[in-house]
Amino acid sequence: DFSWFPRHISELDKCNHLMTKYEPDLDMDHPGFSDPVYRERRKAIASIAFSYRHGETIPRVQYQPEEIKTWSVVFKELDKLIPTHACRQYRAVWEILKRDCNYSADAIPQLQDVSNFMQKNTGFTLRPAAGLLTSRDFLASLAFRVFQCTQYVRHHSSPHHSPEPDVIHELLGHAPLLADPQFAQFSHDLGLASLGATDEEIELFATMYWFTVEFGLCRENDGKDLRAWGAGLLSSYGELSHALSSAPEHREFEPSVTAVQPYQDQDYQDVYFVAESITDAQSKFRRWAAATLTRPYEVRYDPFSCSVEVL
Ligand code: H2B
Ligand code: FE
Repeated sequence: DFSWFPRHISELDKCNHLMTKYEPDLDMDHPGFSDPVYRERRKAIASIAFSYRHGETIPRVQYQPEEIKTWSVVFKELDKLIPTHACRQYRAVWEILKRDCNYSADAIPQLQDVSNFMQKNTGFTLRPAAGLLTSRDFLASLAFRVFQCTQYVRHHSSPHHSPEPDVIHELLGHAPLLADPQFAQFSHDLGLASLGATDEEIELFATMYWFTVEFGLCRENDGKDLRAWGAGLLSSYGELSHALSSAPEHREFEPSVTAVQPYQDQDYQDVYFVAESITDAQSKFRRWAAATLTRPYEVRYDPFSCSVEVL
């Protein structure tokens, strides 16, 4: 039913529906499928998300040595690539996170601390999510400047890749740019556009999200350099190098084309979309959404009451 959508930030408590895809209990290809200890640990951490209510402090997780080791491997590899592969905005926040927010190879940052940091910069906050949410629920939260964030760690047998979002993907891929005002605005616009959208429109927005927020590239230095701004790249050292190499195809970001490009989530992408800049992607998206959306009303976010007004 797409006529219902959350009007107040507290109604995000109802937007926690999981996609039944890539869970270690259900997917035989998941690296944790045959590891009952891992599956128990996943369940324990997911239960935090299921019982979380808006306004509460996000409970801290005492991460285990093996989980910290997995984080550490990814952190060190990415820290080497960021100066040459990440976009300017990411690089700037990365330094601040390391200096002021306990980002290091030695410990997995706690969601509440990262949420506080983001909130100071852009108003975005985190709330714990139990796993991969439906596109509708996930996008709706962005309309309230809330990012639904997983808290468990990927299986230790594959530090370089996770078939589903995990805390490493969220904190290394997404969190830095959510503290950037332009990127935050783009995410907020995507969220607002999704409210009350039809299922077909949600598919377009999910594809848009995939090729921008997850796998987007942009140009820097007067177009001479390609850089990554997508979180799927900035949390995967293997795909980050692949994306900027000459192996895949690089196409200009154009919302009407990007929104219908088929994609798969099992392997590195063969196509990436390149925007002039994050700001350029945001303004192109906004124009396209206004021209494409069929809903007979407009929505506006009121930050004082944390609610969406329907006009
Ligand atoms: N759920 C969670 N927990 N994290 C995500 O990054 C995510 C999601 N991405 N659900 C969504 C789907 C994205 O792939 C689009 C909007 O479908
Ligand atoms: Fe993601």
